[in-house]
Amino acid sequence: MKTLVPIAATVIATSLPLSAAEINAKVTLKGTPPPAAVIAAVKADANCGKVAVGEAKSRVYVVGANGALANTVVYIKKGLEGKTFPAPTTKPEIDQKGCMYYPYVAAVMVGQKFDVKNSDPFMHNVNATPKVNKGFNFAQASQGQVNEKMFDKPELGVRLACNVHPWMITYVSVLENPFFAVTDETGAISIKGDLPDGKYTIEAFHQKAGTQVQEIEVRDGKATVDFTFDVKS
Ligand SMILES: [Cu+2]
Repeated sequence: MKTLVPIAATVIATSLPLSAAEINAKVTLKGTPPPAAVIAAVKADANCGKVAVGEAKSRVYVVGANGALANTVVYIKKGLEGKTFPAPTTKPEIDQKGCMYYPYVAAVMVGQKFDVKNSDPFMHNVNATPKVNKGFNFAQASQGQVNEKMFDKPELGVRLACNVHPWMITYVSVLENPFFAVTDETGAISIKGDLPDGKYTIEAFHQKAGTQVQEIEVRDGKATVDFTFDVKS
């Protein structure tokens, strides 16, 4: 009977779930970015002009209150070596509406499926030009058409663009693990999941401002990190 206790204890120990952790990050842009340029071609285009949503503007820097920087991908870059994670079953959507892509920046995990949709009543084509992944280029001729896509290798900022309307661009980052988020105009993200306490390298990636890394330590399931980018012209 003596051995039963340690065996049972071992079984329990190895089947314990990883700790639920939360990493909070805030991304800020220091300095004043150039004002967003109006994309006059949207209104000028015979098709796009009829369906334009407000005034189309460039989204190189989208900044909220106090320099909060949107469209920044924040993710765990190191500290999870040797671990594998299933791709999330949620399916993000990239929509083409009023001859603009929404969102401007998306993030998916390796192997995670995402939808590309055409909400406009005329043709767009979707030309992905990754450097590591396999590209694709297809036309979406009709309103409501949806094509499911997936990338199978990590890669930041894969460019998807429409060749019919050259201002139409969106960027998809493909991450190795599910611990990532994209900032909105609050500049704040929260990455939640089963992460053991320990040290991690967190990277923030902005298409124009570049990348920054920070070393963090998750303690008692919590860590906080701030990133500040300079305006790059
Ligand atoms: Cu188009």
